[in-house]
Amino acid sequence: MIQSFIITGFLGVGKTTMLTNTVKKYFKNKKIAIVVNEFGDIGVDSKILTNVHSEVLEISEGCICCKLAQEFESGVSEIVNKYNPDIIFVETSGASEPFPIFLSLQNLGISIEGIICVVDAKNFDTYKENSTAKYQLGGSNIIILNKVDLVTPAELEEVKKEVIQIKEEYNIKNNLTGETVFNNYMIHYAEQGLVNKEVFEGVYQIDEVIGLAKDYKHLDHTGKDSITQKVAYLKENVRFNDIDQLLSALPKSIYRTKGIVKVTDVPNPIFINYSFGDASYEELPEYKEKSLLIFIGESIADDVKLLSQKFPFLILPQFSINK
Ligand SMILES: Nc1nc2c(ncn2[C@@H]2O[C@H](COP(=O)(O)OP(=O)(O)OP(=O)(O)O)[C@@H](O)[C@H]2O)c(=O)[nH]1
Ligand SMILES: [Mg+2]
Repeated sequence: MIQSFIITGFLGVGKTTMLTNTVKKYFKNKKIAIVVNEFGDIGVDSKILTNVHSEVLEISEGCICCKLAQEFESGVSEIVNKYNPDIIFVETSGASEPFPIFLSLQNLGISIEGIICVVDAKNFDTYKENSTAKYQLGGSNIIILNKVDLVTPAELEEVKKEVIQIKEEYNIKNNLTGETVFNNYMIHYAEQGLVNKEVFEGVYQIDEVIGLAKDYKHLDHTGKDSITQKVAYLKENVRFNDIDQLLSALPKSIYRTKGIVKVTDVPNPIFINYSFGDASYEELPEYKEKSLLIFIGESIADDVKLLSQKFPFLILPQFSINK
């Protein structure tokens, strides 16, 4: 039977980092397939993941947990038929809930070994009130407190306490019995998504969830949180420093920015990865398409417009999506 892990967690917490740093390390002799769904209609994670893993399927233009169940299921079936992987890892978008994905995998006869929720230990306070973030914890059975390098031990303990509280409150319940499903969840720590191998080796006892499938109602979590994204293309003559200044000038509402840009003073295109004030960069020699940046946050339309006035090298597509 094909095994699978679902990796969930809010925007920018370190899901892709975990897939690139941990998965290859522990599953060298296994055939791995990755399915990644990103928030918004343009995905960049797959570009990073294909550097490390050979079979990567990107599902974009929506949230797999709400609208794309069918696309997800047919994509996974295709990967299974073509590649016959031993293990499938699914990275959900930061704005998705994991449970509907669990049900889809189950429909396909794939065994779910674990639903891993990655938590950003440094920025948990900033996003913990987001309802999707709460359902992500509630629908998981492995919790990874990531970015431990950015917090003190005392802060980490505080985050852990809050995570446990939310987990208990939002723990998925069996509709028939009222009992919580994931009683045996575990909490691990990680830096750069590096976890102990035992995270992938537990016996997670999630078979009982099967009973839920027919009654489960998907809650509309996207409307409430109003997370939106805006894409900007870049003019040709940008320097690395311009990008740096732009990232330093991002307003609080834009807490996540990703993109791939060519700058005049670095030979290769650069993958920009910004979340909650911290940025990282990686060269991506293979990238041949346009330079673009994706801004993600809450009600950001006006802020992005202001940003494009301040940094005229940003080109915003003329049509405008909802705020
Ligand atoms: N300091 C520090 N930075 C980290 C750690 N893990 C991830 N990051 C950084 O956090 C940012 C986001 O990481 P990603 O792995 O892209 O996050 P993600 O959860 O896949 O993001 P989305 O797919 O957009 O929701 C990147 O800049 C990473 O380099 C960590 O343990 N410590
Ligand atoms: Mg990602």
